[in-house]
Amino acid sequence: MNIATLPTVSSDNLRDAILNHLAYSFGKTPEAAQTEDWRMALSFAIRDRMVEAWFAATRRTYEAGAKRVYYLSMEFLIGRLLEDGIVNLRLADQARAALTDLGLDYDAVLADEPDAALGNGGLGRLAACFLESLSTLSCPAMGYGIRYEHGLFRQSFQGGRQVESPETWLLQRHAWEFERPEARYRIGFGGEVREDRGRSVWTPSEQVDAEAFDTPIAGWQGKWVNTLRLWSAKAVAPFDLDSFNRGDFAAAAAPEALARTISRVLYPDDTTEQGKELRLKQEFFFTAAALRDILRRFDSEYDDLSQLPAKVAIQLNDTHPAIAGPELVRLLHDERGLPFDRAMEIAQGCLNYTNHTLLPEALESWHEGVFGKLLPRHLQIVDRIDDAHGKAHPSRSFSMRADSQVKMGELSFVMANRVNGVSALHTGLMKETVFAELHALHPDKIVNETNGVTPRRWLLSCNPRLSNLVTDTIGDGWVDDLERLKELESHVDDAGWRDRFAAAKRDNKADLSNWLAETQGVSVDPEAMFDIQIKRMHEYKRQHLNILEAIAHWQEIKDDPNAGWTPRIKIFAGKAAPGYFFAKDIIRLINDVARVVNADTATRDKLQVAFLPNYNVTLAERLIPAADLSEQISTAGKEASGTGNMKFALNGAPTVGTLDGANVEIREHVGADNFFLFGMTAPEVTERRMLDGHARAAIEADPRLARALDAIRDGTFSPDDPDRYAGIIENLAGHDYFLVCSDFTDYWRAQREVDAAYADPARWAGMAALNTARSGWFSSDRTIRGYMSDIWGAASL
Ligand code: H53
Repeated sequence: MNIATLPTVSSDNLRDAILNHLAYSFGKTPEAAQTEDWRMALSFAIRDRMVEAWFAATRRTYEAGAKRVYYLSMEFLIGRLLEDGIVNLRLADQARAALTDLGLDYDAVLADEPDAALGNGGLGRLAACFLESLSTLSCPAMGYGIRYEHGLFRQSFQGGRQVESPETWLLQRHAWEFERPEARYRIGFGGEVREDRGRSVWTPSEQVDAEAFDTPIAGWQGKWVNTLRLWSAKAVAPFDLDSFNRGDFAAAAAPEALARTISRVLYPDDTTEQGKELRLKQEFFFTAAALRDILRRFDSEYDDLSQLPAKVAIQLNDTHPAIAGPELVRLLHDERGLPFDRAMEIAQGCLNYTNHTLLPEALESWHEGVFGKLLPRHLQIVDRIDDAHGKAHPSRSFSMRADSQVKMGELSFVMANRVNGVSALHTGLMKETVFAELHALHPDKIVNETNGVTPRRWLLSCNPRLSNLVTDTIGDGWVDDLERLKELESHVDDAGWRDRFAAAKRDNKADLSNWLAETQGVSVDPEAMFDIQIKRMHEYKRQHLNILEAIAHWQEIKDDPNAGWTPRIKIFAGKAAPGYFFAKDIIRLINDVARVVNADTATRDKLQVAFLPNYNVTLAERLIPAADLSEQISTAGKEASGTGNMKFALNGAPTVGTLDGANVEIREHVGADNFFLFGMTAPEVTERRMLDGHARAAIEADPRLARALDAIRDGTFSPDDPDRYAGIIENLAGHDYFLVCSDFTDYWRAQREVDAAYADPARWAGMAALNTARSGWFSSDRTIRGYMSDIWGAASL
């Protein structure tokens, strides 16, 4: 089939296909079918329509002898896939009609799908947006990761405290994966290395199999479909019969136990380096399987390994797959017999590395004891790489092996052809700080690729009201050419058009407030400003700055309730890593403040606070279209990029934010008048930190801040336990590393400017509309084009 001419599908065709799957794939009659059965039947009917294009994409790639891109990532935060598939195949109307015809509630069927939370936050969601854009751009590509049995934990609150429970997406059926029992590789750990006639031979002491599960990822219009290949760990043998026969049942089950632990759970923390052996096992497990798979595919087409860099581009998403460097060298040198230097050169020609953080505590490094025990041959190879690099640059004393550690960032840098940061500011800081030394040696290696988000999920599908208005106004070319949103600008001064823009937002807010009332027991006035901060809980993201301002705001409203306050609801959502106690205290504080403030009859029509449990992709899709204000308030220099910030701007929510990460570029694009800037810049942050007593000085200088802190300290929000937040108070009034106190006064000022702007509906609608109209550059299609030309040398087919 020609990929450009996909068959048209009527709602009748689709209904018949659904009924067919219901009967023949699931053995159910319509009368007996539950929501889940209908959801599965619909998913299969949609998936069927991806398969031809999927085959065709593979054929085209082989025929063209094209370079392939491989995106290696520990995390793919894909969320639900059914609506994504329906929207990209342009079958939304037909699917709704077919289900309605069958007497079903379309939205309820879609909502039945589990949210696949195979990631923590921004890095994992970025990988998911990238896969979709790669398909939209018909770039031959494959994502490689781990098929976790349990994704990110489920969050609930007990007495305001975060409680974690396991997430069980795989216990519900889902329709997207194809198991590939034939794509199976044996992965070893531990053991020893011996020399045999000049060659190093690694004999692992433990082994598991990696088995592939493939999920098709369709791009816009379904013309091109790439694969997300996730590895599941399987025991090399069902059990050890010898041990069993000896009566040692625990030992007999050991192979199974090892396999199950490796792909069982996603590590729930992305901001501290774990140093745990299991994490390193997971990293090697999926990376080694991916490389074997890549080489097998290459071998099926070519017989000259020197061609590898021309045909294969491998992207390391952070250092988690950094072991790809030494492993690829091992495969080429130990197993294929290439000279070491040549193996290293070829590997360097294929590999690239994206850095996503400058936080020192998040930069992976492994003690050589742990590393060498698990990967003895790789430790030798790392040392040889380090030596070779040192010899090539004798003027410098750089090493990736200081303090008995293997530094994965440095290893990735050396083994990469290109290294990229994820926003202009972050890339600049990479050059000046963590990679300053290596940047001096390799001045052309670091490039910037500012993050982006897929407009299909983050506007077209999550915000039908706004996307219908956009399409009515400028046609639907924006969906895969997002810069065309600029054409909206000429309508922003038209009061009638602006009213339609504002009406879409108001209706989205009304939907959200109904949902909040029905499911969360929170009752809010849709006319109030919806001020939203949703992201992982972290001190550098400063949810505590936001709640401190809310407390001060509440106190001031109480002082003078009739001062013409702009009504606001502050909405928070986000998970804290289970072991990050300070972040968990912030969650509890926000919940405590919400309880007290929302109960205050004197103020509650002016200010409310809500913390929504279990933030995930699905909740983001619900909240972002209804947001008036986007909170992006991290300490400057700490947020590498952010991508939530882009989703809000695209959906017409102006930002209150610092000059951090991609906020800087968002402000440049939407215009300084449409962005509420506050706070210190990154250099000012560095300088202020060196000033002794900066927190105390800031508190003394701002009575509002002092009063808000006093209220926390005296137990206003925790009357049963006034000392509950002593730790937070001590931190803020003490060293306040993230400069919450120092930025408070300016944040307060910016928030009052927000109030004034919001109180003028025409002005606000204009600002909001310009945010949408000028956010086109933040499409992940633009980002992926950048990777294709600057990093991969890959082409659209
Ligand atoms: O990656 C996002 C950035 C964001 C950054 C985030 C991230 C993780 O989600 C996990 C680990 C890590 O080192 C960084 O914090 O600023 O937008 C995608 O680049």
